[in-house]
Amino acid sequence: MNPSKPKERPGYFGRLKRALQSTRRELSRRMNELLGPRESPISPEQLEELEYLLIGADLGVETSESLVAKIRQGGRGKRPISSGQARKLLASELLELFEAPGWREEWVAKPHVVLVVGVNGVGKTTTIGKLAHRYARAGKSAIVSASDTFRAAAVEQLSVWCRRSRAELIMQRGGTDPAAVLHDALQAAKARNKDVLLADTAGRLHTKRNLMEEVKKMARVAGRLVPGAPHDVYLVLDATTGQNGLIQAREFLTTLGVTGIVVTKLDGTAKGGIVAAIASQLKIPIRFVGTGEGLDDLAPFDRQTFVDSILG
Ligand SMILES: Nc1nc2c(ncn2[C@@H]2O[C@H](COP(=O)(O)OP(=O)(O)OP(=O)(O)O)[C@@H](O)[C@H]2O)c(=O)[nH]1
Ligand SMILES: [Mg+2]
Repeated sequence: MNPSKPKERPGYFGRLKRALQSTRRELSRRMNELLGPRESPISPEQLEELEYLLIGADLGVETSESLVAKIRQGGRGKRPISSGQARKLLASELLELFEAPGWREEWVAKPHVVLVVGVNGVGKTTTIGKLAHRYARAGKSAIVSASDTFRAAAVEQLSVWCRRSRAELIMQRGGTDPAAVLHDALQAAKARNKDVLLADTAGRLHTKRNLMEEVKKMARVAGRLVPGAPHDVYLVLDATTGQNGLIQAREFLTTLGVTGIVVTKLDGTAKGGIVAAIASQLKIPIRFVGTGEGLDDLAPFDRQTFVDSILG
């Protein structure tokens, strides 16, 4: 089973590109100002400025430092390095921050169980709606577990998404135990031979340890009912929260077996460099990016498109 293979709409990479438009505008304007025409020689001071420029685009201090260090090394022997060379080196080093492509959403179990986690308001529920839609388009049947039992409105929000993407929603009115809702959803998915189960979770703060325990409990419940589950744990990070998102992410990474990252709201920031900071610092592959609030606004992440889009 391979839900991503059938027909990746060409528009998807275009969406990623469009979502990065303001980042590109900001970054290329500043780079042009700083580096000048392609033939012009670059001074060590300009390279230092470039580092600040990258930090300003939210690539993070560490990542920006190491990128510029690589440009410096790459230019050794042919001093002074030209603006064009510096740009080329930056693009190739940036590309290296991401894992090489090759990932496909290979599903071996039925249902393939996905937990979607992340702090408050990052876009978990929205991402679930978009994923359900993506799988429906690929001819896969989806079931959604409304396991965010903290927020009353979460069920309503999910049912709207599920109606739009024709996914079945499992909920418990007045339920308090997320793992119990998931348990029901897993049984329903098995009984109805569904391809994929998407479990929403509550927005949780990394300081509230009991909430993290709850997601762990959900994972255990899933594993008892479906061998190998959860097969994927997607951590959702909001691009507009910048470096703070990275700090929040670490708690999830150490507590749960996160298999992939979804970066949302890329359309709402001129600091899309955060995607590179996430990739290089967390070392967890970025699977999808959110490019808007609509059903179709989820693009599979593609590193080449990303690099071309922000530097092009
Ligand atoms: N522009 C834009 N908005 C998004 C994107 N993803 C989510 N949003 C918006 O972000 C807001 C929060 O999204 P939710 O899906 O409710 O977030 P959540 O993580 O489920 O929130 P809690 O359940 O409260 O923790 C909503 O207004 C969404 O429309 C995106 O990719 N782009
Ligand atoms: Mg939610």
